[in-house]
Order: sequence, then structure tokens, then C-alpha cells
Amino acid sequence: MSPLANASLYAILDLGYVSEADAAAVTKSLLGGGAGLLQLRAKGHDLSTIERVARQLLPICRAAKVPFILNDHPALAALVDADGVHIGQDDGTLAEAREIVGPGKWIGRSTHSLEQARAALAEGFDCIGFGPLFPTPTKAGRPGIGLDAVATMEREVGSKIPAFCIGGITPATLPQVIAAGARRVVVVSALLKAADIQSATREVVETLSGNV
Ligand code: 3NM
Repeated sequence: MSPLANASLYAILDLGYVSEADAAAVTKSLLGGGAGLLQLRAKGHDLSTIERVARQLLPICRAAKVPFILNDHPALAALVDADGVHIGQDDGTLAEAREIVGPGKWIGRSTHSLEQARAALAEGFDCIGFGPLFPTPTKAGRPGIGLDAVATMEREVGSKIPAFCIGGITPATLPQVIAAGARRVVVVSALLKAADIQSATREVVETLSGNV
């Protein structure tokens, strides 16, 4: 299995929730809890800050053998030698991102409908996010797409490339997400705001166990 396919829980170190000073410790907690993929997301932060934090987190991920993915910024992903980059619907084509980030890097795409998920698979992305399932303050202003398409998405797309359901997933909503057919998830705020991040992460990973 590819390292992406090994992951049931994809964790995001989001600088909207975690200060730069805490980024390394929080990353260690997420990885210690069993997250199989780690993304740095830093919307609205300047490139020098993102580069500095990326260079801090990369060796932590390497030591844990967990791929380190940068959200947006393919050129910076290449510069710091991240393992991959994650791009949105408005961030150009896979070919354009590949040209910048170079060979041998994972490239993921955010998708917000079954059609977009199918298109990302057809284009050749290595993995997708699928959501937001529920409205979420982490990506404010988007309606939740609900659970209706999860099973079809998993059957058509998630059986071919790792597909991570995302958006408003918490320990409280996770059981219904799994019941809807999800195999892999991204959880952001519910982990980053937890009193004990490592235990909260472990709990999610255990709830997903046997799924991948
Ligand atoms: N992308 P939380 S939803 C970063 O649907 C992100 O593409 C989404 O955060 C998408 O776990 C989302 O706090 C936020 O809801 C997920």
C-alpha cells in the first residue's frame, strides 16, 4: 500500500488554530496519536512563516514516517522538499501543479461533489478530500454536502485512490460518517481544540480501525 493508502486519519496542522510556537508539539501529538498523514494549512499566512513552520514539521514527520503535505503553494512544497501538496478546485490543473512540484510528490485535490471527485480521479490525482460533509468554522461559508453521496464516492473513487471525507467531523459525528460508508477522514478542529490532542487523535484512529 502507498503511504497515502495506509492512512485512515489525515490530520491538519492549521495555523488558524495552532500558534507557530506550538506547531511542533501539536504535530508530535497528532502523529503520536496515530495520524497517518499530516498537512500544514496556513491560510492568510505569509510565505516566510509557512516555510519556517514547514521546515520545523518536516523532520518530525520524516522521523515518524508520515508523509508531510503542504496545503497550496506547490513551489514552496518543492523548495522545502515536502512529500506532496494539496490543492483546491480553483488552483489549476494536476499537470500545472506537477510541473511546479516535480516528480515523485503526492498531489491531492479538494472536491465538493461526486462529480468533482470523479473528475479528480479521472485527472489522476493521488488522493482527494470530499466535503465539507457538515458546515464547519474551519472553512466557513460553505454548506455541508451531507452524507448521501459518501457511499457512491467511496465505491467509485475511494476504491481507486485514497478519499478522505472532511468537514465537521468530530468524535460525535464520526460514527454516522462511517455508517454512511466513509473509510478515511480528515479531522481538524475537533483534534486541535481537544484538551488532550494525542488521546483525541488515538480515539479517532481506533474508531476507524479495520476501515483501511
Ligand atoms: N477543507 P474541521 S472542509 C480544510 O470540504 C477543509 O474541502 C474542506 O475542518 C473541504 O475538521 C475543511 O474543523 C475544514 O471541520 C475541516
